[in-house]
Amino acid sequence: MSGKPKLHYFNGRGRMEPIRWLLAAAGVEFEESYLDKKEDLTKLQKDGSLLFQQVPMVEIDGMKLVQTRAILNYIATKYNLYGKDMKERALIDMYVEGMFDLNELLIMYVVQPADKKEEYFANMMDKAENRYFPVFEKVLKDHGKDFLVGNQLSRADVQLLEIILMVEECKPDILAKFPRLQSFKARLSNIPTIKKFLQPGSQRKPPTTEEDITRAIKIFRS
Ligand code: IBG
Repeated sequence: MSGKPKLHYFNGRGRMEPIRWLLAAAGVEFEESYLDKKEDLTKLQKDGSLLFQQVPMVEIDGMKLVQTRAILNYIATKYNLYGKDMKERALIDMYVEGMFDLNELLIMYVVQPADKKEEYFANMMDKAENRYFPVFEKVLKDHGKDFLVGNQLSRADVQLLEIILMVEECKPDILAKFPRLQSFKARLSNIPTIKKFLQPGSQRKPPTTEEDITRAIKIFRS
């Protein structure tokens, strides 16, 4: 065994992408085992690898961890990306829960029926621009530091950069009204581990396509 964490999911972003981001930002090499068909999921379910019969699942430190948030909590704690005390952690938790809410909107956009997509998209962008991004712009403005919490890199920064880039894929000028988020993006993208992850050929997944959705439905719908 290599000792590297092993990620079990399909070959797409979905719920695994924030985990890939966090490991990459922490400078941790990882392996991936892709589910290509329903039988691949059934096999993991039958051999007892999945506590709730669901992926993402990550093999790490002799454990088979499931539940996206639990996996991220473990990695963030292990690699010191979860604040220095309870209060910093509470702030990080609040920020990342907001980001999860926005991420959920983005994830579910791709599965909206054609006649609902336009309305859904407008609501999603409205939430990004008028609910979530102003909060993070204000946090950075008020304390004037480089990172969201405690003036050191945390999981909240990593997840914010991921979400900024995803929203920009939908609306390239989304940061126009947010100067601090623009400089945050530039700064974070220049951290060596993150810079590497942003290069072509890394384990970062491309935007979700219609083919990804068709494939995911075949694997995950019972
Ligand atoms: N709360 C769990 C978590 O956060 O890890 C949810 C995990 C989950 O929904 N897993 C799905 C699964 O394994 C795959 S992600 N389903 C099989 C089953 O039998 O329940 C599916 C998904 C995608 C994109 I891809 C958007 C939303 C869900």
